[in-house]
Amino acid sequence: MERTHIANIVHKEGEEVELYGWVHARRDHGKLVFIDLRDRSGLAQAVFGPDIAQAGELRLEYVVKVTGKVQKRPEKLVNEKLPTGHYEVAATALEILNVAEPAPFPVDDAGYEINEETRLRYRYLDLRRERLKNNLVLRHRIIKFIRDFMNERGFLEIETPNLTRSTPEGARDYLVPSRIQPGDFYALPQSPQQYKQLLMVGGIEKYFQIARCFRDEDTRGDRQPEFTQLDEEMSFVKQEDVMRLNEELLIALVKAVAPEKKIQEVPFPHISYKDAMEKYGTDRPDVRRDKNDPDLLAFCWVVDFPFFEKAKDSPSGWTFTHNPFSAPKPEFMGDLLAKKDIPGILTTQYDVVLNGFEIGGGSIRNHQAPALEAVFEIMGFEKERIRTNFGHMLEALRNGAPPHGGIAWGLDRFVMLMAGEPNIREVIAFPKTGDGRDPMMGSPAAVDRKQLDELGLEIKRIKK
Ligand code: AMO
Repeated sequence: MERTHIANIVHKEGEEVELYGWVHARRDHGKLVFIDLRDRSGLAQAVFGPDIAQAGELRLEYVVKVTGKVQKRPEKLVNEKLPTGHYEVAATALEILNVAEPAPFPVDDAGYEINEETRLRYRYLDLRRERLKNNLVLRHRIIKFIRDFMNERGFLEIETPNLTRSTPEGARDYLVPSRIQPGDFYALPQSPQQYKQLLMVGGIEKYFQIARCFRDEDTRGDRQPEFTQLDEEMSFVKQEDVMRLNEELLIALVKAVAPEKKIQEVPFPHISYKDAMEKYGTDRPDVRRDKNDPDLLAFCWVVDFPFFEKAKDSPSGWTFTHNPFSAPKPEFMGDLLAKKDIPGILTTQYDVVLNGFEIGGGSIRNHQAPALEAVFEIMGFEKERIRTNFGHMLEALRNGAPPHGGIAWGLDRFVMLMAGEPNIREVIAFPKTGDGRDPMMGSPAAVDRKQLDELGLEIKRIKK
């Protein structure tokens, strides 16, 4: 006999079925034992008579195979709350496939009250709760929709390396020591920024990736040390083209995966950085007209950011606000090249904000080397530093780089908002704690002396 998924018993009245799953709930009435059996598709009641003595051994979260006949429940015993609640399975055989220790916490509720350290320590149990399963299903559907949409628009999904060289995105890098080049380090990418631009120089024209990014910064509700971007880059486009494409994707996506949600305003309003700061005091304004409505999505674009801001640790006192590779708005290109009126230069940066969360950002890039050089010069970088850190980018730009631009979404943040969750940890299968640990794997962890020797590394104990 073939396995039947639990949700499908509603189509199998009177038939013999074989179900596999976990004991979700158990009611022992002496002669009769009832269980709620759970698999990924849902829950159903199974009834064991006295002929199946082993049913008495069942405990919560045991893994079982139940064979039996699907029958209608008596009218009085119908459970309207369950999609399978009009039916039950009268068991003819039971096989215990595995036992389970008493669980450290219940998995039949939403689980918000449970200590998060404990939830993450037993994440494989935590994932059994319906809420988390639904979040992973939603995340899957969002990514699937994005892939289909991008494919239809002619984008290629291309993987870029995770062992790379430091990219200046404003955060600290995670470093990976090289064994073969002792003393040298790879950096994990803060984003695929440089590679995606190099793909444009490579003639790819339309690229996207569901990309893992790594940033060694303090974790918050909407920040993880590793997180996922929908990363995009395209050639021969203007700011409006990138914005239009992403707006179309967001609108289609919401309609497909969360039709109950209402988008407040289409086309998305554009707000200048200056207006956002003056009116809302933030560059990621929550423009919802009714903040009590959980199904209201208020998107907006924030544009016209200053290119540079003051920074103490920069040699010239200036640093970029978003991305050193961005182009200024066309009317400020002269100022950039002449390195004059620096605070007045506006960038092509566009951020997309949803209900007060920055869910994405991008820009048109400098595709000509002198403009990128000017950015680094304004930041006070010496010629030599520019050459060692960015020589490859400047060289690529000198080799027929097309005009190009792109954007990246914080995919975890978007899924969080679609799922109505309070933080991104709820939509990531295996997130890290606030202080960057994985209590289940016990990472980060010490390594063997031998491993350190091979890498030529010595640990200087740092007092915590
Ligand atoms: P940016 O640094 O703005 O741009 O990142 C893009 C989006 O990624 C999300 N994000 C994060 N999400 C979770 N945890 C984090 N630590 C985290 N950091 C950022 C945000 C943000 O809007 N290369 C450029 C994009 C480009 O210009 O094309 C970049 O990475 O939602």
